[in-house]
Amino acid sequence: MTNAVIRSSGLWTPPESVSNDELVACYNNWVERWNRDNADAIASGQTEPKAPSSSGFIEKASGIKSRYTIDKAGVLDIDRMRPQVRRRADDEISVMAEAGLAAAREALERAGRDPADVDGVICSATTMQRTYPCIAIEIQHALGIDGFGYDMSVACSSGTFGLINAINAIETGQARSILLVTPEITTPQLNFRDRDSHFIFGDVAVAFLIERADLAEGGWSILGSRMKTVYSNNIRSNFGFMNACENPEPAFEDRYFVQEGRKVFKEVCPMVAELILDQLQSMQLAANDMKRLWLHQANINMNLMIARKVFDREFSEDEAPVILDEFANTAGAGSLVAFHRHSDGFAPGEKGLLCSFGAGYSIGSVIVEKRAA
Ligand code: CO8
Repeated sequence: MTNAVIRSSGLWTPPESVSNDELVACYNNWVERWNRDNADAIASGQTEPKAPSSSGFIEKASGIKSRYTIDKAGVLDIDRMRPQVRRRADDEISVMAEAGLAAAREALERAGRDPADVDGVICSATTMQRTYPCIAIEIQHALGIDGFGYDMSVACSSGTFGLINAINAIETGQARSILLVTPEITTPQLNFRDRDSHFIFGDVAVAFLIERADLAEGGWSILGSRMKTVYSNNIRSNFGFMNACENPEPAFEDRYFVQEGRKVFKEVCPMVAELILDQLQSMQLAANDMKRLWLHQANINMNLMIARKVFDREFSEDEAPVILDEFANTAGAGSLVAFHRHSDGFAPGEKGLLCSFGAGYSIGSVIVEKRAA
C-alpha cells in the first residue's frame, strides 16, 4: 500500500472582520427596537422582553473576540442581520467555490505544485451552496484538473473526515494527489437575532494538498486516523431541500443552527479526550509524544478541558494553539486552520494530532509526523 502525506495547506480569509462590540451593538439596537415594538404584549405578560447580549459574556464563555464574514454590512444592518450575497449567474463561479479555490491555489503554490499534478478534489463542508454540479467539480473545473471531484459533509468534522477520505484515496491507489477543500461559509446559516448563538460562527476556507509519499518531499506523514459518530439532537439544523415542500412549512428561524450549548460541552469533551487517549494507546504513543494538538475551534474552555485531560498536566498555548479568538467557530475548518496557522517549529520525527468534534456528534482525529524536507 502507498502512504499518503499532507504536503501543504492554504487559507482564504474574507476581507471583513466583525468584533464582538460591533456585533453586540447591532444586536442590542435590534432588541431595543423589538422590545419597544412589543411593549404592549410585554406589559400584558403575553411575551417576555428580549435581554441584551454582551461582549464580556461572549469572550468569557467562548474565547471569541471577532469573526470574519462574507458581508459585514448585511450582518450589521438591523433591518437585515444576515449577509447579502449577489445572486450569481449560472456561468459565474459560486461563492463557496471561489473561497475554496483561493485556499486551494495557496496550498498548490506553497507546495510548488501545478493543477496537472492533482487527480481529485474533495470539497467537505457543513453545508453546500447548491446540490449539483458539486462544488468540488466546480473547483476542479476552475483549476483545470483532469480527474474527479465530489462533495461530502459531516458538520464540524467535515475537514478531518474529508482529510481521511483523501488519505484513503491515495493509499488505495485512486489518486496520486488530492486537494481537500473546506470552505465554511457559516454566517448565512446563523440566526443573528438569537442571543444564544449570534456570536458563534465565522467564515473561512482552508485547503490541504495530500500526496503519495513517494512523490512528495517534506510535509507530514499520516501515522493513524480515527472517526466516531454518535447520534445527538443537541446541535441541529433543519435547513434542507424539503423545506419548501414540508407541511407546515418551517419558519425561516427554524432553518438556522440551534444547539444546547451546555449539554454539548458536557457530553463532547469527555468523548473527545477518551477517543484521543485510546487512539494514542492503540498506537503505543503517549500524549507527551504529541508536540501539538490542533483541536477543533468551537470554544476555548472546551479546548482547555480536552487538552488538560489528554496531557494530564498543565500545557502551553503552543501545545494547543487557538485561532477561534480571531475566526470564531469555523465549523469543519477549525482544526485545519489551526494546523495551517501553527505548524511551524517541528523537527523531522516530531508528531502532532488534529482533532475535530461537533454536530452529529462527530469526532475525527489524525496523527501526523513531520518528514525531513
Ligand atoms: N450575552 C449575554 N448573556 C448571555 C448571552 C449573550 N449573548 N447568551 C447567553 N447568555 C446568558 C444566559 O442567558 C445565561 O444566563 P442565566 O445564567 O441567567 O440563565 C448565561 O449567560 C449562561 O448561558 P449558557 O449556559 O447558554 O452559557 P454557556 O456558559 O454554556 O456558554 C456557549 C454558551 C458559549 C454556547 C457554550 O455552551 C459552548 O460553546 N458550548 C459548546 C458549543 C459547541 O461546541 N458547539 C459545537 C457547535 S458547532 C458544530 O458542531 C458545527 C455545526 C455546524 C455549523 C453550522 C454553521 C452555522
